[in-house]
Amino acid sequence: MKRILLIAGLIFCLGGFSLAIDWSANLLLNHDFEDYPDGVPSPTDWRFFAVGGAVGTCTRVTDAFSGIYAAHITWDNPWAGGMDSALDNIDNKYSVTPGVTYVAGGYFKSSNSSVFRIKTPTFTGSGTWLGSDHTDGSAYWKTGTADFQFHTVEFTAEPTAAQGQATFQLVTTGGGILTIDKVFVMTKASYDYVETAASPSWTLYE
Ligand SMILES: [Ca+2]
Repeated sequence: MKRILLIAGLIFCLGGFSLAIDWSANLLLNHDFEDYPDGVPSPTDWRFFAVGGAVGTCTRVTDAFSGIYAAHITWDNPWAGGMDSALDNIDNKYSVTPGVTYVAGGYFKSSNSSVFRIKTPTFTGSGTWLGSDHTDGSAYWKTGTADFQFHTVEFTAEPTAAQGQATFQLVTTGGGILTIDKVFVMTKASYDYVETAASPSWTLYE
């Protein structure tokens, strides 16, 4: 089975990138957002939130990278104060093993100059957040294309980490939009990604 999945990954290409990912190792539930009833604010197993005065939405769209559905989020505020808005899996955290390195990522697109980030906060077994200085994989990208692009972050679980969370967040000033599909977190040992062309046209923002 693993060999079949690997072959499927090898023949799977996007814009010059050859991917070889064992998707069966994905730790995220409903990672392709295919379980996404119409009219609800987030895909099953996921949570969309907007707090601190932030105004945002999350909707099901059929402009998907794979399958039928993707999640489409908007952010209508300047990035200021306590405003925050994101799609995350806070109620379905995955288990992590201290010392193990993980890769988180997925496919993202936006038709404007939105800035977004992937975050991977980690927690103790009792659910205490270890804090932003501890094992949070985090990176920002600024969009430059309307095509889906593949982005990842890496993190290594610290000695007290037992659970992890995946968060996809718009942090752009003046509003933004982002379509998300086929996301994942898996051990780096399960992940194999070979870049065969130029870097994505979405640039690393900071
Ligand atoms: Ca999908």
